[in-house]
Amino acid sequence: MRGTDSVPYAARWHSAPALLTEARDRVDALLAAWSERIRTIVPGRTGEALGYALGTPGKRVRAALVMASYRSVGGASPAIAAVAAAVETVHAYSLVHDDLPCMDNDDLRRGRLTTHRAYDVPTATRVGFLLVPVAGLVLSQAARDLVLPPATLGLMAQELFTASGIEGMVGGQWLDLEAEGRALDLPGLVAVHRGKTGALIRAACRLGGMAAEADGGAVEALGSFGQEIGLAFQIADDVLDVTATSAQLGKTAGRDAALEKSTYVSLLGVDQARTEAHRLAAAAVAQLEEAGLPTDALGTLAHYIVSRDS
Ligand code: GRG
Repeated sequence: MRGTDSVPYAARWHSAPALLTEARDRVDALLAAWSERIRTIVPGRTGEALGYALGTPGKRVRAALVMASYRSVGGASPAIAAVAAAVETVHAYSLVHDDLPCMDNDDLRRGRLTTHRAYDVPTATRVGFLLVPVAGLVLSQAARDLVLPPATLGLMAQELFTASGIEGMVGGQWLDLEAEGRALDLPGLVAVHRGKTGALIRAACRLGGMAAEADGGAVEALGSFGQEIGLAFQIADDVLDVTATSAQLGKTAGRDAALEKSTYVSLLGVDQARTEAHRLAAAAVAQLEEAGLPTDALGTLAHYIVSRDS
């Protein structure tokens, strides 16, 4: 175990809002500092738009998962927030590109205009691409702050960018775009959801374990937890798309139906989709129990993920 905090984190945070608020405060501060630094290099409107994209107020669920996973295996350094910031940087890029006219073509994100609507499409496209290497820089600074060996940083970079790439987020999004306007069966939909949303969430959990230099079994268990909860997250998102308002979501509600996307709701209906999300959350927590890992904070987040209203 590495770390400098004298009070164990696990004893301090018990509720989802507390876990999310702590993650948000720490990650937002780090991303604001990175944003300032990058804006001295990236001139004008693109630099400004990058600050806009990185500064939008997300729920920081992935960040909270990194931090809770890290603590669940004994990690105790506050510097873990920098690993969480790296994951949130990848997530921020994916949202900017997801909203572009060539993808989901949306106007609203996190309660504000999407980056291409606040600026323009070429600027938002550049911002998304610029954020990918920034995520690598944030991660490598995190490894230095955590005093991790270079080999661990190498494995963590592999984890983050494999999950972000063709075997994960990009691959899932690609399948998702190709499937617009035609009906997927359940296995097809699971592949989309596990890729576009689940892969980064699974990586967030594994990265927390890797940053604490946990043994392979614990990292695997965190990955299994992340895999189940990652799918559950997207099912909850499918449900919210039909049950919540745009004001609640901070993004346009009803977008899946407008784009004729297959979702858990279109395949199973709202009630069965909700039931499946809760089943997966319980299965996720069971993975931790089986491995003898604590379930307090991660269990709290799992419950939040499937019962949230935004
Ligand atoms: C080149 C094909 C290709 C893809 C590029 C754009 C992209 C990669 C992937 C899109 C991935 C994506 C945006 C998936 C949806 C994930 C999701 C449910 C996002 C919403 O997450 P929340 O609710 O958002 O955590 P906040 O705003 O709270 O952070």
